[in-house]
Amino acid sequence: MSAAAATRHISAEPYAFEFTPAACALLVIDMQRDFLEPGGFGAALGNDVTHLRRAIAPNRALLAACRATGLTVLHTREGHRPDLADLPPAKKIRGHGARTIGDPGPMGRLLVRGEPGHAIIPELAPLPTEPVIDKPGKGAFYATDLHASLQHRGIRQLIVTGVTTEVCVHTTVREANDRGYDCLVPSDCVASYFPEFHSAALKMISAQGGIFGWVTTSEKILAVLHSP
Ligand code: C5J
Repeated sequence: MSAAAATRHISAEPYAFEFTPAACALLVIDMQRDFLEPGGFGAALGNDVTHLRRAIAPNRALLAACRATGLTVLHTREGHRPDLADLPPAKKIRGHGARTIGDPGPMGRLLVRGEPGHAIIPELAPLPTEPVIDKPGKGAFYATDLHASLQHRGIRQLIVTGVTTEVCVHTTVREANDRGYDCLVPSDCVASYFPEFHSAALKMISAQGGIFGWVTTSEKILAVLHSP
């Protein structure tokens, strides 16, 4: 199927998603070492990072299929300038942890651009042609050029994956929804440090007739991407 192919239906909650490949992008949120590996920002907050690793294999398969189909792919990274000029003091001190954003750790300064921990995990490394949006907040539209990048490409639909389900994925889906994008979230391609938050966050997206968007699985998306 070429990216210009017409609308297809992907089985989803609360009802089938009308998938238009030429107007749809895969947006992979914050699959960074700082969230998924020991010694990063997520671990510094006291989280068990192993919960997030289950999303890696489904993301790899989806990424490969989207690339093969010619779908637009974008990635995001949460992080701050080395001088921390874009770090609100409230975010710096939140949690009162022993190590906070900008402090040194085993993968360099926590959540700081250019440090090893800020990088996207090697399993999901972006291609040189895939935009990487650096964001200082939880939502990918706040203080970034994501909306302009999508508009320039004629994108109206987003398949949103990544971590964490209830924080950066959810905030981004809400921001996208308010800007007129239809969002489809494959449940196995998003993950949370808290399984109960993951489930609740997915229900919040598809409840009330899809108040924020649609929820499906990568298998259902792949079935459509792979079908002639
Ligand atoms: C968090 C994120 N959880 N990417 N960031 O702080 O969800």
